[in-house]
Amino acid sequence: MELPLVVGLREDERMATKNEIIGILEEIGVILEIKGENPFKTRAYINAARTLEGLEEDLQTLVEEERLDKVKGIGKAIAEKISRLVTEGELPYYTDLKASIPHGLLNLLDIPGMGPKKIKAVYKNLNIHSIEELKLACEKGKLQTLDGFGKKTEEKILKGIENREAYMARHLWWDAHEIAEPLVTALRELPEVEKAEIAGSLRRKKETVGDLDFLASSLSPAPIMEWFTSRPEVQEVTAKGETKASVRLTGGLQADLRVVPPEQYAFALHHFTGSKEHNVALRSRSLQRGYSLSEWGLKAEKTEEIPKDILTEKALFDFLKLPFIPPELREGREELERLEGKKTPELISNTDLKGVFHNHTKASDGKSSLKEMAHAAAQIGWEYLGISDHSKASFQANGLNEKELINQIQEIKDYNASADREIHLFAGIECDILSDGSLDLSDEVLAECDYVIAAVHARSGQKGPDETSRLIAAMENPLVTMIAHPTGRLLLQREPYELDHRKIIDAAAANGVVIEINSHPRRLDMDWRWWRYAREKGVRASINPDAHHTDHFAYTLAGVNIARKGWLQPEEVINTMNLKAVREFLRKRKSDG
Ligand code: DGT
Ligand code: CA
Ligand code: CA
Repeated sequence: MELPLVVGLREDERMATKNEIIGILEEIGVILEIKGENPFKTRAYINAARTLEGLEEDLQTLVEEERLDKVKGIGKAIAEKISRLVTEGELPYYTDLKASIPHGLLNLLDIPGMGPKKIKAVYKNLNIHSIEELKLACEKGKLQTLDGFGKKTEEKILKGIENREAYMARHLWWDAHEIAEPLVTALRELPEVEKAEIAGSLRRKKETVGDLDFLASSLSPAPIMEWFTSRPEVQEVTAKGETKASVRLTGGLQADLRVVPPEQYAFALHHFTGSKEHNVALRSRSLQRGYSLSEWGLKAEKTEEIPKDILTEKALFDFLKLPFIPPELREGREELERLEGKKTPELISNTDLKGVFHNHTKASDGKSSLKEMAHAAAQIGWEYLGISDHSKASFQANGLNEKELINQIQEIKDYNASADREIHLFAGIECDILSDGSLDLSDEVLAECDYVIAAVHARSGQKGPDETSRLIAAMENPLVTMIAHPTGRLLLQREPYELDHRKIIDAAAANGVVIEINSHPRRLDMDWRWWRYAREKGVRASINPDAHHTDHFAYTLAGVNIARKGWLQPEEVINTMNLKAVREFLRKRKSDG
């Protein structure tokens, strides 16, 4: 399924309008249900929304030609409302309806387990209008007294509220990066600034960040503080001192800036890059050597001597007899011990990639055609591109059946043989793993592909085998090249499936299956914390953008960040291989099983 686009990537404008209308119809349905209206009326709006989602014809055209009420699933009254939204962009019926229920009530829909019926029940019986009130009621055990709510439901709702609070406090790395990058660039251009850097979790490339930490070196901080606190994107200045300021930016992200004199810069940069756990470890190493380390500098415990000439982080690590430790590895997971006496590891970088495997086209739920994808990938300089549309079980994503896949494979062969070919295309499929662990398409058809990505898209439910067994069953099929986004998590949105990562990694090692690093900024799955074990077992990664549009190839950057956090080196990532080597790799996997 395609995920909502992240900040900065444009959707087609008319699509957005249609999506907005779908959202409004759904909302009307929900409000009517909360108000206890006739269920048929409620259903009609929900059905109309579903119909619009699956509409093949252009909505604008249907409205202009007054044919909307002829579409099955859309009645006359609703067709009129949709037309009004298309032509005028507003609908008084909807505005009035929305005003007829307490503001904030619809926010309750964001809590897992809270549908229209339950919202109606808490509103009518407990007069609950907001998430805050709902939380309080759960804590006091009031919900379990209502009909249709048990103790379990109450616990689940409370957990959902707590998760949401935690989610809102953090931001995707990608979104934060897009905001921070232009700010640090502008900061560096100020005449008073000698050096400037983004520190904190953003520099460590954590999958989510709490706030932004900027650091600058300068001898005249005042104009820098002034500049920072008066940016147009600053909503509120929460603190402003001579060398420190904190602001809240549009979108809710907080940002701190510190300005330090040049001789402190390396220490401050290291300190504010963190992590806290890494800092604690480095400080203790420093103490063992007789020096106390802080954000201000190094000082000899006994002699009060201050070591000179530490102007870079590298010099600081040198002084402590360590190789330079890249920020991505500074997570307090024994990086000092692991790098003692060694060189800085050569972590993978985005320019090492020679192609990517997990990509969709218009044949399933992608927004770009096969040729557009091929052209964009060639422009990046890649040598190959794998096409892997969804399989038929993902009907909501318009997945391919056997025949459609065979046709696409032929289309790819024709492309590769054609004179205007710009890149080598590999024919693949993102094949659903069904609830019993079997694959959605027959082995006979899968064998026609150059590679197969096996993916879980729906939980197995109570009856089937657990998620771990399903994935392992799929990996035991010799036609499976790699597994996609193993936990199905959506950062800050949906918790991961409960997986036994160790078993999954062991099975990948035993079967020679590659594990994807899904680079969609909301997935970043498999998680970087598991790559240490996977590397020990010799499991290789494929960094895949999960692109549904040519713009999404850019996501590989986020995937590379995660690979770096997992200590991965280029040779451990299959898509750093050149065309010849990777073709051989895929062929061998297919024939050896
Ligand atoms: P975040 O913002 O929650 O995503 O994570 P960070 O790591 O950016 O944390 P933040 O913004 O609170 O602080 C930035 C860095 O400053 C942090 O990574 C390490 C350093 N730091 C902050 N507070 C402490 C502390 O109490 N002890 C030590 N050793 N370092 C700290
Ligand atoms: Ca931070
Ligand atoms: Ca901070």
